[in-house]
Amino acid sequence: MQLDLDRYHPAPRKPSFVAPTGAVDAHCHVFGPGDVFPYSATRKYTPRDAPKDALFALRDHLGFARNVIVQASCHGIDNAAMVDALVAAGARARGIAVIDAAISSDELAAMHAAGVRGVRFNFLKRLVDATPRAHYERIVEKIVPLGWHIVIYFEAPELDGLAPFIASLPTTVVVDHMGRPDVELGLDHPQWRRFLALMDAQPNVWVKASGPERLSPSGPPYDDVVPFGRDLVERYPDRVLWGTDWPHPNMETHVPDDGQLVEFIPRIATTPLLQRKLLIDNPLRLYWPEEA
Ligand code: 0GY
Repeated sequence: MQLDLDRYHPAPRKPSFVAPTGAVDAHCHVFGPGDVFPYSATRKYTPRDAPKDALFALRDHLGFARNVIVQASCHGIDNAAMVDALVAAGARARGIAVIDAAISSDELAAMHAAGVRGVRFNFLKRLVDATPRAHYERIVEKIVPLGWHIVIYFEAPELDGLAPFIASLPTTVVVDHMGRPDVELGLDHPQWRRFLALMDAQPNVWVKASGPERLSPSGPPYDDVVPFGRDLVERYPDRVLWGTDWPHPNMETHVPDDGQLVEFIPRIATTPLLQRKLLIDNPLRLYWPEEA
C-alpha cells in the first residue's frame, strides 16, 4: 500500500500490548478541520485535517482512556480546535496551549475551565520563529497563579543554550520527545549525558519517553530508540510520560502505525509497575491531580 506521508495511518494495528485500564496518551494533537478551525497564517506547515473524532476513535482502538492534547504550531496561538476537543472529551482529555503574553485573565480562566493545564514553548526553528526570552517570562508570570506547567520542545544540540532558561522556570517542566537526542551517538555520548544531568539537577523536569518514530534512523520497530526510552523510564520512573504524537506531522520517512508505537511501551517500561507509573500515575499527578 502506498502511504501518504502527510496523512495519519489509516488503519493502525490493534497493539499486542494491552495498556493498563485508565492509560493516558499524554502527547497528541488535533488539526482542524481547517474549514472550521483555520490554520495559522504564520504556520510553517499545513497539515491534513486530523479532527477530534478521529483522535477519540484512535484512543479507543489503542485501548487508552484519556488524551493530553498539545496545541501544535500550525494552529499558532489560536487554541480553538484544541479547546473544542477538550470540551467534547470532558474529563477524558486535558490540554496544553500556546498563548501570547497579552492574553487576558478571562481567556486563561476559560481555557482552564475547558481543561488546559499548561503551555508549550517550542524552540524548533523549523516550526516557529525565534521568540525573545522576555516574551516567555511574561507568559510564565501569567500561568503560575493557575498552577499550570510548561511543556518545552527543543533538539538536543540546543540544550546548552537553553539550560539557564530551563533552570529559571518556576513550574514543572515537561520535555518533549526525550529531548530529541541523536540516537546514533549512543547512551555514553556527552549529548545524552547532558540531558541526564539536567534531569538529575532539576527534580521539577519531567520527560516524555515518546517520539521514537522521529528519532529512529533504523525505522520501525524503532529498536535503536529503545535504550534511550528505557534509560529514562528506569532512571526517572516518577517523571516520565508517554504519548503517541498522533497524527505525526512532518514525517519524512514513513507513516507511523500507532498500534506499533503502543508496542514500544513494554520495551521501555519492562514491568507492570513501570508501565503503571508511565501511563497512569504520572499523567494523573500532572493532569488530573484531583484523582491521583
Ligand atoms: C510534535 C512534533 C512536531 C510538530 C509540532 O507543534 C508542532 O507543530 O510539535 C514536529 O514536527 O516535530 O510533537 O508533533
